[in-house]
Amino acid sequence: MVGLKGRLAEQVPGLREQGRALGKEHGDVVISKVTVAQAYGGMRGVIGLVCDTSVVEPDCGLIIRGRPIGTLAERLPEEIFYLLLTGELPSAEALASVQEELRQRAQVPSYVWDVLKAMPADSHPMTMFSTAILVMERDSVFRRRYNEGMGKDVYWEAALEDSLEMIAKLPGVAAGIYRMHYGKGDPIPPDPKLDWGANYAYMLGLPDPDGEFRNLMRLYMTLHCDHEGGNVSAFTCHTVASALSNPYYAVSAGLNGLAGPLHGLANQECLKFVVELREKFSGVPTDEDLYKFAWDTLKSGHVIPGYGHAVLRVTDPRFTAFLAFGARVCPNDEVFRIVDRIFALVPDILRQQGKAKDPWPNVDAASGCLLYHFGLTEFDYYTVLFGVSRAMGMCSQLILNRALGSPIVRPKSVSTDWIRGTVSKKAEAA
Ligand code: AMX
Repeated sequence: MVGLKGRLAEQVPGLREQGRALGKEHGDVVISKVTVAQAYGGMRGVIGLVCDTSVVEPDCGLIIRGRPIGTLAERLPEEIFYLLLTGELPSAEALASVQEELRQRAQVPSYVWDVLKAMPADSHPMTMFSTAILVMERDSVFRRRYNEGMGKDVYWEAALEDSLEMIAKLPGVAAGIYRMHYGKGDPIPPDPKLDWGANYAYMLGLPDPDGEFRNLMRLYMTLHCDHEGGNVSAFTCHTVASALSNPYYAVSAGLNGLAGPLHGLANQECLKFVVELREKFSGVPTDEDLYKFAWDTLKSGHVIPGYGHAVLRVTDPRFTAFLAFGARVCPNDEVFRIVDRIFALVPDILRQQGKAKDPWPNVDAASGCLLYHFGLTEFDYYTVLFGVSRAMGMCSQLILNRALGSPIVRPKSVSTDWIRGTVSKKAEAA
């Protein structure tokens, strides 16, 4: 079977059997322990989730189904969606089939525009984006079929149906929000001749004489698609969907997490830093000025945005892919040149300072400058772009979890008194 659904239908029985057998034969094997510090510290490092779509390795970065993201930078986002779900890159025929599925479902319902127009003009673009997804929940196949008594073994099929509908429409919804919110005119309908990422660029309506903005959007959508299962948006989506709330509810919830400054908003902070540098030095600063500015930033207790990572200990390969794109397309752009010079100097400075465990750039250090180069200068909007891409990862994880029959998420919480009591009992016993 060539189509995505057909390929998944072939794989699902084996996946289920594998999960069931591991649980049955090795269910008692301890894979993690939890300390008091972790209970108070965001459960950092606690292993308690299974996510097969991707992993993040300290020395290599994002790996999608065994393939380092750097090796996938030339791939279309639709190929990545297929890969996330099935573990395989699609054949030309399978890719055409996914693209056709998305094309047929791309029309945004008119009620979405009615709702967005009725929102206060100063609503944040992420609020508009999440709301648009939530109102489309009225069309959920998962909800309808669940109410009709759908069997557990086909939950994944209904989740796939909703996910395809949603992912197909997200570029149109997101581009319409951009045009509406920043007074750029009416939403532009999709061009059926274009692929998913290129269509997003087209519907934003920014000038693109040589097609490089389309290439950037394809790259952006590919690089931000997934980041294993424990990050705020993925984990939120997983938790909400585990209650059998349908994909619209779950992805909208995940995006509300992505909207936070500690998660998806970091990219706009990075670009702000670079643009401020350009203003202060009326262009590209000399290395000497930049060196001093970076040290002044650190000495005043601030971080260098775009550098450091909770997991990575090398240059983020997604940063490398964006930097290569910029070097090819806009090497003389001032903002890009500043990003390039920061990369040349800041890792050494952070090493000298000796605090950051990872002195290398993360993905956010370079993505904004490229958007800025193409005239997408509205920082508030950047997290929406991130969200369109990340919806592919959230949906893939959700579909696989329904296929595996994952139960409702319900970790145990304890009170501070319980922790106090446990700590003193251990101290007495020692
Ligand atoms: N500049 C200056 N100091 C930094 C730093 C940076 N870029 N990155 C880390 N440090 C400091 C920390 O503030 C911390 O200082 P403290 O001991 O005084 O509190 C110390 O180094 C140790 O931190 P860490 O263990 O290396 O990092 P972390 O896992 O706690 O945090 C991160 C990771 C990304 C939040 C942090 O590196 C940071 O704040 N970077 C700058 C902001 C940024 O780029 N955010 C985007 C992250 C990418 C993403 O997930 N979207």
